[in-house]
Amino acid sequence: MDRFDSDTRLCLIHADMDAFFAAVEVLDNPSLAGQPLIIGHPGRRGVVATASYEARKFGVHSAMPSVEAVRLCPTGVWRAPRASRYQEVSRQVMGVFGEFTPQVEPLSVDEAFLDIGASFRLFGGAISIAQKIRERVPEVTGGLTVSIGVASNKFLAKVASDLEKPNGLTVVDPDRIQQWLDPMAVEKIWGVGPKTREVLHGIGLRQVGHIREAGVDLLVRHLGESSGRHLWQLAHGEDERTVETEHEVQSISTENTFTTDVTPGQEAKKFLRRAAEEVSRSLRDQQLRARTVRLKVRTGSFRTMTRSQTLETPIQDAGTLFKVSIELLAEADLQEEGIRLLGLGAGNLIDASNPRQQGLFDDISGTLRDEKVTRLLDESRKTPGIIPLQRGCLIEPPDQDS
Ligand code: TTP
Ligand code: MG
Repeated sequence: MDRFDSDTRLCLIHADMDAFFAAVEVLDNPSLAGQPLIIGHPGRRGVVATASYEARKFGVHSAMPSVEAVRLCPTGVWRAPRASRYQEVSRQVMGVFGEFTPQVEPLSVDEAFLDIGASFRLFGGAISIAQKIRERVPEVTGGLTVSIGVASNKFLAKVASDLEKPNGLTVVDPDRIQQWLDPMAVEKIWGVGPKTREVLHGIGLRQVGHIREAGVDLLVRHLGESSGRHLWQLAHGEDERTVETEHEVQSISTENTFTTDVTPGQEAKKFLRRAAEEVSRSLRDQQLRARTVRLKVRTGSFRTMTRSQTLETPIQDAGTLFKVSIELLAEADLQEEGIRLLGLGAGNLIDASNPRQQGLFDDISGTLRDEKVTRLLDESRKTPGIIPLQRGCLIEPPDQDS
């Protein structure tokens, strides 16, 4: 490891907490230690948020339907997620990362990229920094562990941090990138989800080395121009993306004072739908994504409150903005008062060209589908001579008597 500490090519760290929600539950309730702990709601419609490593031995994993988790692990101990506690710990952890460089890009609640290129003189090389982070995280949180990947770019660091979990440290030798990547299963590539994996398996590509040897044309034919090229580059260990800290534009918002106070019902929803469209359009126009959705509510008696939610994956689409705003509205303490003003804001903005956490190549999530619709709407807005398309849900029904 020592020779790596003087290698200044190793300037990227990806740090990811181990079994995060489950580990926080164990931290707060040590009697859960060693148990097959599952975080989520065990009901018929529930999904698993995460599981302790003990529960993972039964095959339980994030995003699995709870009924399946119960079947696989009947002895599982279930706990409901406690979002605000995880946010609190997340802030502590991000604070530790910030001790070593201001160049921190949080990717979700429990992981971040760190550009440590300018920190070597202060803290020693990449390995020293990684070791210090592994000491500081348990110190500051009270005992949680983190796994770290150290590499010469984001993609390699992200893949590396996952390899020695939990409490692992993996360094990608910059002189042996190809040898390291080639034998890896294709799904280890950041962004290759089940759908892309099937496509790749379908054309006989099971390992990263196969992708590299397949040639870019085959990939473009099966995955499209941009995903095909991107995947081909990653398979060569190349990734030009830089660590992006929070954008200068702090937030984008819109608000409206109603002529007469409204209830949280139809009228408020109608406004939020339009506001979500407007905010989403500004985000798209400025090529930004938001991690945080904020709702401002003022009641008839001028009580003003704000509610906000920080999302795991940064978003841009109106559908998610609307959905979250409705959830936030339900949380507002209206005390039976009418609503005088509503505002919807998107904060914690990042560059939209940043990679998304999951499904980079897949088009399976509702959000991505919504973004496709949104792009079509945008194109219609910009094409002269055609009437701009509108979402069906925004079209006013004709008056009954007209
Ligand atoms: P991850 O870092 O993906 O998972 P993890 O920290 O639980 O486990 P690992 O040691 O493998 O990193 O996600 C961080 C948290 O985000 C996780 O604890 C729970 C939450 N989460 C969900 O709620 N749903 C999901 O589908 C995923 C992937 C994560
Ligand atoms: Mg994690």
